[in-house]
Amino acid sequence: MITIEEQIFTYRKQLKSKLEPMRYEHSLSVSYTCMALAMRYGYDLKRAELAGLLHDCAKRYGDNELIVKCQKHNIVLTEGELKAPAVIHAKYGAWMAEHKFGVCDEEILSAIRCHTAGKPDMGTLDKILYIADYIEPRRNKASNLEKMRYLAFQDLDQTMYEILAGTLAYLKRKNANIDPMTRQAYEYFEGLRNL
Ligand code: DGI
Ligand code: FE
Ligand code: FE
Repeated sequence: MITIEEQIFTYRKQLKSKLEPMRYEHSLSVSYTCMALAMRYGYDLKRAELAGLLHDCAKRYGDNELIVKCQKHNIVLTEGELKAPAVIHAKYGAWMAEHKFGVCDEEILSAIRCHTAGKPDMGTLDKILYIADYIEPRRNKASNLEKMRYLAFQDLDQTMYEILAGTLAYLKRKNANIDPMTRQAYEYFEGLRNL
């Protein structure tokens, strides 16, 4: 049985040879950001690191390729996912993490699976990865990054709400198809604010 550290070093080498250089840098950056959030919220550092490292492992495939691969492996895609294929690399990435890399930690697989659309009632690692993907130090596009980087270390649920609100607004501005899961995730975290 190999240790989680050995897994991390092996996967790093594999990802470096398979991903585009900037995507690999992003993956490392997300893995370190996941660890920083795990320190703050008392989550296992190694599991957080592994989730961050692998989260975009399916990003090297194009939308059509991902759809074909999901069909081949009997991974059911929802109508919403087919209309918003940007989210599919998360579901297929979780499948790859399990079947190609050999990860069997269900919390890690879940975090990878929901890292793009989010979902209602996310667990701690789900939220850590979703937020780390958004705030990692190499990101520079979103206008609210500074605020989210601060808020991420204050309150995970509030940060989820703010990032999802911003993402929905961005997708509407772009006239992009929205996966209903993204909206359900938003409504869930909006509901928590009114408790
Ligand atoms: O893979 P990354 O680029 O690191 O980040 P990600 O997995 O969060 O994917 C980011 C893209 O996914 C971003 O441009 C927003 C988009 N996205 C998230 N939810 C939806 C969505 N795109 C569509 N079309 N519909 C969604 O519901
Ligand atoms: Fe992603
Ligand atoms: Fe990412």
